Amino acid sequence: MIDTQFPAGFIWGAATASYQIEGAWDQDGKSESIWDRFTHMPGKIVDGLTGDVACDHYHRWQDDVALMKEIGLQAYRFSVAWPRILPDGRGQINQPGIDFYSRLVDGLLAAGITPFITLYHWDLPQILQEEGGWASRTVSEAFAEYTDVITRALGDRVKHWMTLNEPFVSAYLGYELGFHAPGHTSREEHVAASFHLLLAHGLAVPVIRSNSPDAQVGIALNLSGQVPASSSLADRAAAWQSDGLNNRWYLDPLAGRGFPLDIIQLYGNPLEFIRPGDMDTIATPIDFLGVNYYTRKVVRSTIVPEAENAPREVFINSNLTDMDWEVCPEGLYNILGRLYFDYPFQNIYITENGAAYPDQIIANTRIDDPQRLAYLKSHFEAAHRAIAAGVPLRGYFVWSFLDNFEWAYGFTKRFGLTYVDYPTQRRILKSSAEWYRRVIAANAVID
Ligand code: IFM
Repeated sequence: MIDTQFPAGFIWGAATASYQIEGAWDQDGKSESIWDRFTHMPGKIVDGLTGDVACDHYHRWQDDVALMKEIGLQAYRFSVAWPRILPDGRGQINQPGIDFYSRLVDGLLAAGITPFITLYHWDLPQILQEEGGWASRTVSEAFAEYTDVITRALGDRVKHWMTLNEPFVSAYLGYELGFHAPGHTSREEHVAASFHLLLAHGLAVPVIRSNSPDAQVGIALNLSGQVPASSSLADRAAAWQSDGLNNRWYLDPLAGRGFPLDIIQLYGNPLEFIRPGDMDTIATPIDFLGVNYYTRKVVRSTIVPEAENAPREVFINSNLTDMDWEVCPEGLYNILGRLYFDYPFQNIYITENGAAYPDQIIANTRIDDPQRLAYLKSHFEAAHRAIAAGVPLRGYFVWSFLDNFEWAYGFTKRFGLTYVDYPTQRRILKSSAEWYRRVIAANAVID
């Protein structure tokens, strides 16, 4: 039998994000976010739905904390909605917004669950979009102000903070592809946004530290291996470029190496928005790196014609989730190993990992989700192997605690350990959650 005991003190948790679960989109002084604006535009979300109500967690958080306790979660990663705290993006504080998160933190602590807070998981106050959103430097400065307000309020009790979730997705899908809010389609805005997000992160780190003594501060990046489809030079070059766009563009500046030169050249952008000292600000040392991992990407050159390229050697396997993402636990092992060998991060958390499947209620009482269980099991095992190889992995957050609003896919994709019946808001723990409870209790991967 393989020993899959995790180190003592390893933290098992689950994650969510404000817009995906809270609802109450216009209540208690909250202002409109870019996602409120985007989802209210016709044709942007596949099922035409919005996050106006979502999982109604804003009103049901006490029951949700009780469910977390039932699963045995040791930690809960959630995000704060900036427009609840500073409806104008800066300036006037909205006390009811702070009170909501303060009560949630107290409820979690009373339940013995450690809160891990993400400050920005994509719901920018719409009013800041009017001044250019993340393409504008003023928004990075406003983020530092928002960070100050919320960490002053919660920093006495919350000791684990992430500045941003997946800045790549915010910048690329939001400003270049237009799939996410604010729905823009400009390469130039994308590149500027990526920089201002990183700058916002760097400006926020010391603010968190000064308001939350002994806090651990990090950032959550979506990272995945970019694997060449063959060993041809063209495929290897294409994979390296894809790695630069997705991974190195964020990892390298955070590690103090500046933006990767090959990608600067590819963008052909003079990066004139960078001011002296900014890259040092971005490289302010952090306490941990958060890794959001779901799948790998197999990359084929688009430059060399197919007939002239070497035959494909790497194929995606046919085991796909409901997102059509290949199930590839080896990719998690590989990315963790690479971070360990190539980068200086002393502590790593998996801040998101999980899978969407089309769950069905059985006899109106239970949900059997063996595919999700198998997905999680194989990835926990990969994480265990990475730890055995020396990777300083400290904890694991399953995405997600609840089924929720999956951005442009609306409510059509279910990632939760907990099933949500949206019309009634009834919650049902899936069989994967029951299994996860036993994993947490054993601190080991079990059958
Ligand atoms: O639901 C998202 C989450 O908000 C960010 N990371 C990926 C998840 C699944 O797509």
